[in-house]
Parts: sequence; C-alpha cells; structure tokens
Amino acid sequence: PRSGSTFYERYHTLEEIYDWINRTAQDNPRTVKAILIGSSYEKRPLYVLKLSFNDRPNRKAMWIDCGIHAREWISPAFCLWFVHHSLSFYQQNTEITRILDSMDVYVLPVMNPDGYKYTWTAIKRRWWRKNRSISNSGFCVGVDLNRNFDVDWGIKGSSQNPCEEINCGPFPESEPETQAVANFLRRHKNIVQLYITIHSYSQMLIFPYSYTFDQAENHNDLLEMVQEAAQRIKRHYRNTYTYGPGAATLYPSSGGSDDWAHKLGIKYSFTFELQDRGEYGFLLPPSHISGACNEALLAVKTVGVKVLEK
Ligand code: ING
Ligand code: ZN
Repeated sequence: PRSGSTFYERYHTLEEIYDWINRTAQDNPRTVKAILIGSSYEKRPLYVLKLSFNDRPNRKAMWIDCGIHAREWISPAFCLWFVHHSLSFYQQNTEITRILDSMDVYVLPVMNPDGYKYTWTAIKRRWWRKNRSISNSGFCVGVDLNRNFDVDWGIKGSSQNPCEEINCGPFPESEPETQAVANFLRRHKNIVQLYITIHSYSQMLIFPYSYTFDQAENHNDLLEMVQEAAQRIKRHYRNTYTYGPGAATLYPSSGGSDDWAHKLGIKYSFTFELQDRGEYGFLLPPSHISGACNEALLAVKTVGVKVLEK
C-alpha cells in the first residue's frame, strides 16, 4: 500500500471488503447490521449494511448500491467511504447527522462480487463489466446487470447477444444479483424514498429516465436536486459534473436500476457517475480516491437533505 494512505484511500480485494463488512457490523453492534439479501451467480453472499441511528417509528430510508459494474473500482470504494464517514461524523457533521437522524441507510458495497473478483485476477480482465453468468446458448459469459432490470427490458442501448458488453440477459431479472436487489426494494418500497446507484466514470449526476426521452413526473424536482449538488461540488472542489435525465444527458438505454426504482415508486432515484472524465477512466489511481469520494459524498448529502425537505 502507498505509504501514508488510509484503508479508505486504497482499493480492496473482494475478500478484504467482506472482512470489512463483518468488522464494521461487529464493531458497531448498535448502529450497523449486515443483512444477507441473496447471493451471486457463483454463490457469493450479497450483504447490505443497514445504518440505523435511532428507532423512531415510521422511519424512512435511503438505499445506495455500489459495484454493479466490475471494473468501476471507485464505486465500491465510495460505499466504504460513505459508511466510514457516517460512522465517524454522526453528530459532528450537520448534514450527515440530519440524514441519519431521519433515515435508515441501506448500503450494498458490491452488487457484482463475481465480476469484481474477476477484475482482480489478471490485467487483461481488469476491464470486465458484467457479472459472470454462463449463457445457455453458447460460450459467452456475463450479463450487464444495469440492463437486466424490468423496465422496457431489452429495447434500447442493450443487446440480447451474451457476447456483448451490454447484454441484457435472457429475460428481465434473470440474474440472481438483480433479483436480490429488486426483491429487497420491492419489500421495502414503502420506506425507501431515495435510491442511489454509484458508477464511473464521466462525472455525471443522472436521473430517470434513461429508457425514454419522456420526462419523469417529478423531473423538475430531480433536476433541481442534481443541479444544486453539481453547484456545490464546483464551489467546494472546483470540479465539473454534468447533470440531467439519462437518455438526453448520457445515452438512451433500458433495463437500468434507477429507472426501475423510480417506476417502483421510489421517486428520488439517481445514478452518480464518479471521477474522472477519461484521463484515467476506470484505472483511477488510489491517490484520487479521496477527491472522488468527497465529491460524491457531497452529492449524496445534497440530495439526501433535499429529500428530507420534500
Ligand atoms: N453508466 C451507466 C450504464 O449502465 C446508465 C449509465 C445509467 C445506463 C442509468 C442506464 C441507466 O451504461 C456506466 N458507466 O455504467
Ligand atoms: Zn457502470
């Protein structure tokens, strides 16, 4: 490890992340619980950390998932960063305190553990995006989990060909990782008000829809929230994030998790694309982790506090 960097300023193997999940739950028995929500295609556990700082009845919740795409290493790093920040700065930092006082936070650090593990095994595998499921029809491996959700599935910006990077799978929610997340959110849809999924790279704050150019019914609210987040990032960190609905801002594509969550009824739903804008791309150096995560943290806090005010 680089000298002088902390645990959270480094990338970690899947085993290290599992150890961290266990340790974090054990060391914080009153506030953190590890919940098993399912398992991956290769039978690895999918753990969600539930952060709960009081037990007021009718508490609302937010959800953050990381690591849906294997090569986007800054994404799991952000989930760890976020949990660490929450545990360290509750009752120190105003915004995280306000959020944690009113909402439980569910954090899925690695939604695609099989793919993540694969990217650590050889340099030529570092650019893997999908999960590791083996298709019936041939020899190609992997479904793009962010095309596998049941929203206009298989229509835009996705492929039914298992050999392709944006393969949507044989049918909606065909993948155990997608099922685990979708089932959890369906069971908790009455309490989860805010859904955030973390990707990289391109520095964009995206909201629904990606599957259509139609505007979400709360488009103006969503736009105002990410605009404020981008403005605050600019002011604090002098870094530029573009923002808007997915189809118009990035590219049209169906089967994504944020669109699905929005259609489920989670009205505040976002995809955050972290650093950088292509200089290092997926190979963002460890020295950039703190900058990337602090910017994303500011965006999460901004939309979190705004949801409380709605
Ligand atoms: N970007 C997302 C992707 O899955 C996206 C963009 C967001 C698509 C929401 C669909 C829905 O392509 C990255 N970097 O993966
Ligand atoms: Zn991604």
